[in-house]
Amino acid sequence: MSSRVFDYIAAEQRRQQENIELIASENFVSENVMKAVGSCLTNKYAEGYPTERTSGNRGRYYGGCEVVNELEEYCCDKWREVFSTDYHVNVQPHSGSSANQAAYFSVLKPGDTILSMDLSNGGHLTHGSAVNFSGKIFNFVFYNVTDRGFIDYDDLRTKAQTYRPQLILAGASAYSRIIDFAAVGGIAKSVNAYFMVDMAHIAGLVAAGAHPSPFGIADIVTTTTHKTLRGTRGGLIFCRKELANKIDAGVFPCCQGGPLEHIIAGKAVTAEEACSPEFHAYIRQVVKNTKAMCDEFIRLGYEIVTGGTDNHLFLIDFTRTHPHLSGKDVQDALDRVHITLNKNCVPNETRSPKQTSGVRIGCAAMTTRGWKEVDAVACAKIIDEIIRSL
Ligand code: DSN
Repeated sequence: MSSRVFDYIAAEQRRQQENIELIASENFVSENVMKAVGSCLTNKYAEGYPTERTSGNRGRYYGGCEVVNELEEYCCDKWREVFSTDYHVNVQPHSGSSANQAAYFSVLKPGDTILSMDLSNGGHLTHGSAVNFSGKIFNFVFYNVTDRGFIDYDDLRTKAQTYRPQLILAGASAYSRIIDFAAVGGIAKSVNAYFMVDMAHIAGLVAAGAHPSPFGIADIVTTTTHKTLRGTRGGLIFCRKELANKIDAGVFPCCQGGPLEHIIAGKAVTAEEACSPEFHAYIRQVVKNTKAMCDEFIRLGYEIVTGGTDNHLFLIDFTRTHPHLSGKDVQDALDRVHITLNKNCVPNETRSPKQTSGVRIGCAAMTTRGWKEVDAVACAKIIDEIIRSL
């Protein structure tokens, strides 16, 4: 049967094949992930949890769940293997946003205080933005970054002591440096706050040992599965075993209804792939490519937030070097030559989030396509040429 939708899919496939993809949160999944998420599991309702779970929230509200029960248990086991952890894991969150929402509701009440990193300094929408559910329901206070864009751990400690938050959140969507989970965890402990890590961007690096792990330090760890983990679009929540019942109830029935079992199948395939030596080698190449590209921009005279990168992304700040250019100007000019990235706020941003003074660049997707350092450097030179023509 024909459908207009397949024309759109073919057009998007062409766009993805013909563009250089530098959006730091995107990647290209395997055929097996595609097969799993396009499978008959999409037909199944399965509100609840497999009966064998360690948590108290047992049982499904529908019959016919014997296969999806096994699948979901298998998915949980594989994710524990990916991160070498014995934490409880909930694989049902539909997205990173849903995972964060459920995590907050599991251990907090509306109005409770959360200390996090502001969106404009590299945090995420769900880390307390006023236009997001998080900022509307909870009382967020924010720690600063230094003038060079590094997390200001002294400010974090001072704010923790001043505001006595119920939860401290570490994690970011536009931060290019190692996050010191041990330091933040220590501060959280000193003020008796829950410590939550949203590792969505760096989860692939954590899995491959290219970034320190939050497991064993954080009480709750959330992530998406589609960024550096290179899997299906979706979310996960890990937690210390004693929080398992709260977290499971926070996902279902508090924030979600039926889980997406086809997506859980895709997450299980993603986890199988993330355990492999090939994936670990891939992540090592992502980090090398990103550093090579970032170094080339520095050589060409660009200003990079924090002066470099330790992970899969970096931010170019045009404020001083190209004051006439906004991030949007650069994003639009690169779109015209099939290079895709996103405009991004920079620390102490003076423009609106729709314009911004910077762009964010990530190498996870192009490394999947086979990029080595030489390709990343060549691309930086092309982007520089285009920027110089504006
Ligand atoms: N909006 C995503 C990003 O691009 O970082 C995170 O959810």
